[in-house]
Amino acid sequence: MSGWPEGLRELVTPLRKIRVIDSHTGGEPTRLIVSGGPDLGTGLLADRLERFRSQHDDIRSAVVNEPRGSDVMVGALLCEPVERASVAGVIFFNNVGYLGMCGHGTIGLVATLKYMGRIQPGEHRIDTPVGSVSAVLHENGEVTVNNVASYRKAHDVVVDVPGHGAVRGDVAWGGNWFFLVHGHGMDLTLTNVEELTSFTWAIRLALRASGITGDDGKEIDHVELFAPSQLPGVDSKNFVLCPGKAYDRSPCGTGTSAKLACLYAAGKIREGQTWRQESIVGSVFEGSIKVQDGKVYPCIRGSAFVNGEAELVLDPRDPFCMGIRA
Ligand code: PYC
Repeated sequence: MSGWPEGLRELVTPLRKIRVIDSHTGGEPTRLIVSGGPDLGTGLLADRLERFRSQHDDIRSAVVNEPRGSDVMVGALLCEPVERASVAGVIFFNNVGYLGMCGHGTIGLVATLKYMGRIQPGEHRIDTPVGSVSAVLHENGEVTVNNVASYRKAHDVVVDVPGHGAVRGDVAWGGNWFFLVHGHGMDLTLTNVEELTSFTWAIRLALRASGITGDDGKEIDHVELFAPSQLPGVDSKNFVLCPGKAYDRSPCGTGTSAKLACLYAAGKIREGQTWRQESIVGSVFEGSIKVQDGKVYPCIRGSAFVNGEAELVLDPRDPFCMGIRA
């Protein structure tokens, strides 16, 4: 009980306004909260993410879910950095929860910081919940993300997928956990997106049911399919299923990082070599790796474009003010 006469609280509670800047990276949207977001205090981004999750999750939903957003929208909260040398901190989120790191989102963040006049071409450090990354803003506006160390955790894992039988793939970390499927025989085209979504979703559920996880029992919440690309000079095309069942319109920065880690583990790529990864909508990221102390650090290059600026209005009288959630 609030003690307010019925309806009075709504009448006197002011509207909340959240300023966002939208961009897309190879077709995949990023909505950056630049002001009016939750105050998460200071400290490690991983701790601030937990505060976001436990105390302000309704804001996540309000920003990315319908009716303001959609299942494909990836949100990002611009935060004060942890490290003095960093230009920003960021927490990524989506229609169902939070992401450790996001490659397309970091490219979008850097393009947006440039748009805001906060950075110029050069190298910039950014703090994320899974560690600091650096990003180079090139003179032509493209961005290279130097991602966290990535690795193949398990090779040729077999999972029994109801309706599909045995499916084989690698488990890898690229800032998020991925299952990279081998030999699926599916047609990777936009017209086939529904079938690709139901196949990869069935794999995700089967991984969970079989207890196949990332490190520390972390759920593998991204599933990736590959096929040859028809674009000249491009090595591969992918379809990436994201945690909330939307597919990534970009080639997925963390997914391409996981792919590069698997290629390296299989002896199929060496330091400095370029890997071009096409997405299901035809956008391309350029990937390469640096190896330091036996660890693989992927570099992902792509471009993002700012395509909107808005003030979101959160009206307490609106029954869907905090977004539609399952
Ligand atoms: O680019 O890393 C990425 C990403 C993860 C989920 C959607 N995009």
